[in-house]
Formats: sequence, C-alpha cells, structure tokens
Amino acid sequence: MSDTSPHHLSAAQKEFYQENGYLLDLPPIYSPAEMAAIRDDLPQLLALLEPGESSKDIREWHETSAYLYDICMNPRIHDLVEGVLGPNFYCWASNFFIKDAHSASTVGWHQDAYYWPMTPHNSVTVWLAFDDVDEVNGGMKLIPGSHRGGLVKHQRNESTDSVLSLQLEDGSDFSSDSAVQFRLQAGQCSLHDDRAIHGSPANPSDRRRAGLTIRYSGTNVKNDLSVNPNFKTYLCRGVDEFKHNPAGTPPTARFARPDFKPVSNEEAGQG
Ligand SMILES: O=C(O)CCC(=O)C(=O)O
Repeated sequence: MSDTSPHHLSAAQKEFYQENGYLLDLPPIYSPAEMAAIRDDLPQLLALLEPGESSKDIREWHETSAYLYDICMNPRIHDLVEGVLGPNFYCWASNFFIKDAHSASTVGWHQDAYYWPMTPHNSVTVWLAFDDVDEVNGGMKLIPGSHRGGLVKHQRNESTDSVLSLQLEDGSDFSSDSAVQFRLQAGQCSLHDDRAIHGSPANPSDRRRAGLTIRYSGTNVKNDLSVNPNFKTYLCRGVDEFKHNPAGTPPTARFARPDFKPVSNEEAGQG
C-alpha cells in the first residue's frame, strides 16, 4: 500500500463523505480493458443460476467464486474503503443490480441499514459499474446528507417492478428534489453510507445497466445471526479485535455458488 495511491481519499474527500454520505468521481478501479475482461466472464457466473432465478439471486457468491472474491478483495477498492471506515474492516456481501435494456425494474427510495440486522452503523457500499451508468439507463440517485437524519420507517413495496421488497413509507418527510444523479464509467465505483437514502428508476434505454454492490463494515459491527445466519466476514485490512462474527474461507473455484439456504431479501441484507 503506497501513500501515493490515487485511491487513498484526501482530507477533502473524507470530509465530503462525512457531510454528504456518498462519494463520486473516484479514480477507476479497473481500466477499460480490465473491466471488459471481467464483463466478458460474467455469463459464466450467470450460467450457474437455476431456472426461475435472476441475477438478484447472486448473493454472497464471493464466498465460493474467486471471480467475485478477487473483486471484493481488490486493494484499490480497499484503499477507498479505508478512507471512510478506518484501518480495520471486513467484506460481508456482494450483490448484482442489473437492469437490462428496456427494463421496467426500479429500486424504491430506501436506506440499506433499515434492512440489515447490524450494529452499530459503520458500513459502506461500493457500487462497481460493470457498464457505463447515467440518468439515461436507470443510474442510482441519492439524497445528500440523508444519512445524518437517522433511520426512516419503510413499508412493503407491492410493485412487481421493484427489485427490493421495502421502500420509504408514504408521507416520509423527505424530498427527492435534492437527489444527486450518479454517473459512472464502467470500471469506476461510487461509495455510499448505509443510512443514505437512495434508489433508481427503470431503464428505458437501449443500454444495459449492471453494477455490483460490495458491502464493507468496520470490525466493530456485529450481525445478528438469528436474522441472517449465513453472514460471513472476510477481513480486508487490519485486525479484527472484536471477533463479533464468523469468518469465511476464501473460495477455491473461479465460478461456484454457495449451498447455504437462501433467506429473504431483508434477512439477507439486501438493500
Ligand atoms: O443499483 C441500484 O439502483 C440500487 C443499489 C442499491 O440499492 C444499493 O447499492 O444499496
């Protein structure tokens, strides 16, 4: 880890994140050629889905697929994450949010932390763009500063187009007027706080919008295993002085799926 790494956050970037709950315009994690190679291999992962499943069912497959594990353990990503979580943190989740061209899928306004049985709030999501992402193909939007307002009540989302089962309750005291549009080039990522309110509209465009979310938490964060029994941590940096959670073992296969019993979106910590 070099002090000159472009992925080490500056004091100004750290301050911006604390204030606004997100970061954009970060240096790429993967070059266009590297990202193209990763993208070319994605069908091999998708081929492991069973009939009736979709890319949303790829949850925590970094535990069994080196293809994903290597992304989650990328030191360039860890440099960014260290800037917000400090020296001791682990990775615990990876999920795809893929909207094909002309997809009606939406992600309702929500806070990830509302889904997660984890305390205290000290988690960050890395949203790694597999494709170029913008306002045209259903890119994410986030309400700056919303992570500082505490958790807002969520209600069940009955829309069949919604990727998530919960969204902010009707009449919640928030305005989407101030939402920031996330724009990323393939191979770039954004960061967001687990309490930041975010969501995304459908993708009416001719372009796919694929992103991989990777969730990292400080080692002080404890998961409630009675709610999410599949939870496993992979220490990325530093030491786990707390030992609150079970540790996973790195995968040996390049593409394989876990055999744990899937739990619901909410239990799995999808958000
Ligand atoms: O990909 C999206 O549009 C939403 C992603 C999301 O909800 C998340 O990263 O927690």
